[in-house]
Amino acid sequence: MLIKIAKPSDLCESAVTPESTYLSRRRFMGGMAGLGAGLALSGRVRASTDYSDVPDGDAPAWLQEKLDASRQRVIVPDDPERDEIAPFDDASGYNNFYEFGSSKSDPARYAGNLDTQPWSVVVDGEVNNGGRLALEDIASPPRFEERIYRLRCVEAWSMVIPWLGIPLAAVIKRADPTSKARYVRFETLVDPEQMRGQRSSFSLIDWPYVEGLRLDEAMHPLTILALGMYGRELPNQNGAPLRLVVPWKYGFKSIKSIVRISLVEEQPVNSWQRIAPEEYGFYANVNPRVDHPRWSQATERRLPNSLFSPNTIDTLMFNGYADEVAELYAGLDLRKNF
Ligand SMILES: Nc1nc2c(c(=O)[nH]1)N[C@H]1C(S)=C(S)[C@@H](COP(=O)(O)O)O[C@H]1N2
Ligand SMILES: [Mo]
Repeated sequence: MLIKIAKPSDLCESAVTPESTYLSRRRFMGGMAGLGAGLALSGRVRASTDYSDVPDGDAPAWLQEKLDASRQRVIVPDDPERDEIAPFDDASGYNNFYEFGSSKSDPARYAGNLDTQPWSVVVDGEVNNGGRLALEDIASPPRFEERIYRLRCVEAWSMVIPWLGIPLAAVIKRADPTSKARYVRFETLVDPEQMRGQRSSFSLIDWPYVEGLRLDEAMHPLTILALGMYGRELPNQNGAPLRLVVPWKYGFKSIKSIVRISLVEEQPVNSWQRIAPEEYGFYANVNPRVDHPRWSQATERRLPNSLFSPNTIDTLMFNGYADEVAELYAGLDLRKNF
């Protein structure tokens, strides 16, 4: 797996080559300097991706400007042979977002009216510089980065999605964690009027939806807060206006529509762990050798697929990001810490 951040000048040439053409590899230097300090990632550049068939969003001007500017800079951690970007309709039509219902089509059907403007996020807990930040202030780095990542759901399906966002590390650094901060805890909006899944008395989840990361996982350069995908703002069903993306972990870690980010001392209990602790753990690292108690995790259905071409592929350790993240778990028993 390879990552590369291109200087805008690198892409002049690539802008006229087809999407499938990849430029030479170079060492990663710029872009994230100071964020992923010390962690050099190498990678490939993909020619600017063409999203001309993707419907426009309705982003506020400041966000639209950043989304447009960010199209210059493409980071491709995927294997072009294996990892074709999913059609926008699949990525925005087949979703898990229990706040809007538990079937895969519910989020696309019911999330449309979620009011995401204005939006603010509380940053609190073990920080010296916390407070309530407007979305514009959370997204303060001058440009977004495009990251084309595999998303592997614990239910054994997966998609490749091009996100636009900022490293979570940028937000955490600015909050200036105290020496007690060891984990990061995230919460999704609670608003039963807008989120029909929260009105149902059959709901499994004790709202808000909660997720957590160890601080070093949260600071890792692959971990991003996404504000867009496919060159546009996030559709509501994908977690607008701000969602986490942690590509080496099962999809449920990538919490949507975030309203609170807390630096904490104790390991948070995430929503799925609370519901079924023997089935869903805190770490949730993608691991083909550790099965779910009720199904195998050795393979996955790569979407789009069909009855006639199920497109079953082998699941990769850490979802294919082992070179970047395996060292975070040195000495940890991944069978116990699943
Ligand atoms: N708040 C919230 N975040 C959530 C979920 C959810 O139900 N509620 N589902 C998770 C699961 S199980 C997956 S697989 C991914 C799906 O992201 P996508 O719909 O953008 O593909 O979102 C995750 N984030
Ligand atoms: Mo999932």
